[in-house]
Amino acid sequence: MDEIDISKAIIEDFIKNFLDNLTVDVAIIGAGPSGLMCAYRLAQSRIKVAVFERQLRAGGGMPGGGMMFNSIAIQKDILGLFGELGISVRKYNEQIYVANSIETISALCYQAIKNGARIFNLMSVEDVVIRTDKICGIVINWSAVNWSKLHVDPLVVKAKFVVDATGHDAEICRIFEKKMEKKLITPTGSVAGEKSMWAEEGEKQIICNTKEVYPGLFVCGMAANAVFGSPRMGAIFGGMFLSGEKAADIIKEKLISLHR
Ligand code: 48F
Repeated sequence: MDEIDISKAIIEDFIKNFLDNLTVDVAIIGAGPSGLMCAYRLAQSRIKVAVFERQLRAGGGMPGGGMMFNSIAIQKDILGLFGELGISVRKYNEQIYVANSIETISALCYQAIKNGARIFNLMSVEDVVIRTDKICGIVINWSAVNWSKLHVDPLVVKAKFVVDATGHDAEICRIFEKKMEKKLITPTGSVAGEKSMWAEEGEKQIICNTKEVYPGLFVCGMAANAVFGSPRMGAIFGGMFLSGEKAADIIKEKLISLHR
């Protein structure tokens, strides 16, 4: 076995996939539970979707569970989805069920990839691509470049739709707002910032906050609550899954109307 063949196999396989994903239907920023759920549902509908994740591992805030107790709480109404993903759940009381956070994120990752989504880890999204009235892609670089503050110019991925699933910081919406001085489709026209913890309210509002906030740019997961100024909710995760699913549903509709 030649070491050069091992190296070439890795490089060629990666480059092929990377080139193939320079143009996608949907680019999702952030491989947390909401971004992965969105990717899974889109991929199930044969939509070309790629997820870009800054960290070494996918999962966002999920592997850490609540304060590093690696269990998560979920609500009864997403038991069907957990069944579909093959994740074991245990009943805690009438309202709350629990699952292992590692099992949950592993299942979601696996299903997203098996259905055709591509996940690029260790890549940071540092900007969006803009045309007169629409966002139409993302600007990417190796996370290591950003972390080491090297001056290296980025590359671009074109997408019909971009999803900000970056969690509490709503990083992409903030970058866009700051750089372009454009108004987002929110009550204030800007990113309101997340509010203090109120689990029930946060879980309710996240669904309605999941929407297009600028032509071509969607928010889901904690980024949606951050953009619209809704509360955080801690280690209960039902809303993250439902928000990712809703973002996928809206984008599917948009793609259908584009092709009409
Ligand atoms: O934070 P994260 O898990 O977001 P989420 O899907 O889920 C929130 C929950 O984990 C939890 C919660 C539950 O009630 O409140 O916090 O909304 O995942 C966001 C991912 O985005 C990545 C980040 O590393 C994380 O894995 N990310 C953030 N900014 C960028 C990014 C960026 N600019 N480029 C690439 N990835």
